[in-house]
Amino acid sequence: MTTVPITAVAEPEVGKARLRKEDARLITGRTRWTDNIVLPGMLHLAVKRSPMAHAKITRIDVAEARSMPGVVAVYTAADLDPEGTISAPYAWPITPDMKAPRRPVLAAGKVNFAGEGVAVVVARSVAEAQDALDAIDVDYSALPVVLDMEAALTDGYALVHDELGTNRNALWVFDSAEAGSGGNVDDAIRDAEVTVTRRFRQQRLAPAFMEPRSTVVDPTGNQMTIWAATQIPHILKTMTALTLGLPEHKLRVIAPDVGGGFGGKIGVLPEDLMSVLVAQKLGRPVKWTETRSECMMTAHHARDQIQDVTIAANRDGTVTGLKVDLIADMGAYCGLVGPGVPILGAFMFNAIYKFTAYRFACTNVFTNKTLTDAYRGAGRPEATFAIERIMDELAVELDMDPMALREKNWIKHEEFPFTTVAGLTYDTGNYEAATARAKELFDYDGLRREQAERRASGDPVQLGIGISTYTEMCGLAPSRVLGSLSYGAGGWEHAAIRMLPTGKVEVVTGSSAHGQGHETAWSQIVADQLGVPFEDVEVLHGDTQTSPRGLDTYGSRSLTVGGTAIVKAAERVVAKAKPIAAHMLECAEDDLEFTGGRFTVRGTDQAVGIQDIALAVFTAHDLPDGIEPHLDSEAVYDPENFSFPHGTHLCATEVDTETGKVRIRSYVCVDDVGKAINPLIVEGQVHGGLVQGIAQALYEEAVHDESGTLTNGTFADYHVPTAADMPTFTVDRTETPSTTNPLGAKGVGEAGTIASTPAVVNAVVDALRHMGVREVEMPCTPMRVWQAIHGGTR
Ligand code: MCN
Repeated sequence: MTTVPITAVAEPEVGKARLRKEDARLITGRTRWTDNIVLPGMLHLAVKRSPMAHAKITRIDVAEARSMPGVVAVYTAADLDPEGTISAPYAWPITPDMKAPRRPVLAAGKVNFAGEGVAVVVARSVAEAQDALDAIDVDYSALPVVLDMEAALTDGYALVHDELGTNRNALWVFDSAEAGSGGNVDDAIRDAEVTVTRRFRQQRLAPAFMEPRSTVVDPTGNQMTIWAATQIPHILKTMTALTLGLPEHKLRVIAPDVGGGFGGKIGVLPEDLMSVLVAQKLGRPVKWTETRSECMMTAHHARDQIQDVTIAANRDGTVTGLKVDLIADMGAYCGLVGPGVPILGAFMFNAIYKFTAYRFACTNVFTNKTLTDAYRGAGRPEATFAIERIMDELAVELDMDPMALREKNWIKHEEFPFTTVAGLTYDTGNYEAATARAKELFDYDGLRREQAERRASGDPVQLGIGISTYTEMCGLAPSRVLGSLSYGAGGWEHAAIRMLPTGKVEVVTGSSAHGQGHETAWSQIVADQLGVPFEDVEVLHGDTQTSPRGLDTYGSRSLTVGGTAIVKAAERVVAKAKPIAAHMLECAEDDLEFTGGRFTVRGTDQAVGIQDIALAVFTAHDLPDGIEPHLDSEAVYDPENFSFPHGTHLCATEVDTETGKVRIRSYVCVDDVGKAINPLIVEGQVHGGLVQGIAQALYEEAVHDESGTLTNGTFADYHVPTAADMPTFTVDRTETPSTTNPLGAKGVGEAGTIASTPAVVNAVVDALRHMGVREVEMPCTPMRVWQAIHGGTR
């Protein structure tokens, strides 16, 4: 065997701000989205949807639709699910007695929200399928519409699901006294020198991803193939098999490039199941792609909580306890993780603070609205908002600077690891460093002086300063913890590395990127681990045939869990190559060291590159016994703990007190995501996250009218901000490595969204506080701001 040294990779790839390798195909249209897929003989589906939020279906007449041009079939629930037993799955029961209704593929006998499907047209073209929808005649008999979360919980109120006997989905409680992680909150409130109580509303949001949902099913051939615009191809495959009783080895799910999800594409949709059933019935490929209006009305919404919060403190500013009573609107059904979303927040209300008494109680309630589920941050933005808003209000009550109040109560960097009152152990953090850097970039003291001057001069445009010092738990995993919170959820991730004979590397990951840039970051990790050029690595994902195991992408988990699985698999590749290197170099394994992609005999210039070993094992006929002729390896990683990114966000708003218009003058954020694998991707994730968080603060709300109809289901009415609405962000980082994974990394995918909403609303309220304003409900539209100034507290 020859021993040809290869050129060592000089600079580490991890930490390089590389442009994303996937972007060229994404932004030049050289890729395939689900809706681009065209198969021979493919038929198109269109769904007839209910205009009523709560009604009995007294008659459906599909005869005329069946005779329309191009129509192949029209099905109702009776055709697709004659037994009436199929239910779109929900995976996360949060209590053993959680109430969950069946979520049918198509409504049978009764509709529970406006937009629910009642029939499906199958036609030769999309246009013919859409045209035939109008020919379906449905009679409804209206039922009382349940919209108000609090009213829905009162005795004798109309029920969304009669069979459940209640509108309450579940009650979930965490009490630090009972958990042994702290004291009794009622005692803390009774003994407090100061208490502040506030009610905050988390308005309902629509995830508004760019690519609408789409599903293609091909039942021909040996396996049934499902292409879906989904975040969860692996979960979708297993859930579809379980729900429809299909043999899983006969199913293949492919998530091609997916145009954003933000949590909105976690779900096994009735439309997914419907597409499978129709394809099976007709034995032909089918495609369902929703319109933007369908997407706004029926893709799950998010947030929609009422938060009653009381904070207790001593006069010197020491916070002693926090009590949270929450009501969360589930909408008409349970989403895949919907009931668990508020629970993720339960562990984050204490945020970066050290107080020692905490009680959280959450009541999930059904209403006749679109169901709610995860949306960027899922539970953690809501919790962060409440604690960061009430810290500001407490500062006012104590006449303290809000930053000084935070500094007094936060966990000091030398106190890590720190077990919080909610029972989590934060591994590392340095709130002092991130805050100091943010203050420096923001000119905190200078802006406070300008604020005082504007107030004194009665300037119609007032300046407000908003602070958000946040942390969050992400990297979902660990299975042990998730399993204790729910019944059935796991959190590991899988990776495989295949070193091809020519030394090129295929990385197979169970994560399923839909905009996060995994192909680039994973290549950087593998390039360093194996010492091969970045360009020699190809990342394969989103296809259950090439990547048979995985738990997909959400909860800012992919790097810390999936990325670590890759590190582990790479270590095994190197371990596998080592005895071969020793054989080739005719030395003992212990004499070898591996750096820069080469095994070198210590103290000599004898070396062999790992890429050469890959070719050598492929062609060799003299391998020692027990050596396999390849370097492939795989690994599964399930961490011991979450990761806890943190940071300080500072926002300055100018609020026109005459018109109510809010302008963000400057926005500074200093985030700590531990080791940044690719600082450019991190910055991009922060930017996107900030825009979504600011949008909740200022622009977005999904509004149902008194009949339960969504009133703003188009982008003309639902204000997704554009670049023109946004300020230039000043983004910086501190780097406190995590000790929960070998990369030292913490997740970043949701951080910007979690942190930014309270920073902005705190700034809006801060601008107007001297005018008597105590609260401005989100979104802080000009009308709401104007009303807060001129017409009371809202
Ligand atoms: N990263 C890094 N260094 C770190 C942390 C992360 O370089 N210390 C990189 C990772 O390599 C990865 C990206 O940042 O390329 C995000 O990593 P991570 O925080 O692990 O989050 P996930 O990849 O698991 O993505 C999920 C997260 C979530 S929960 C939502 S919601 C969200 C988000 O990502 N939805 C997105 N970002 C999105 N970005 C786009 N474009 N589209 C979405 O739908």
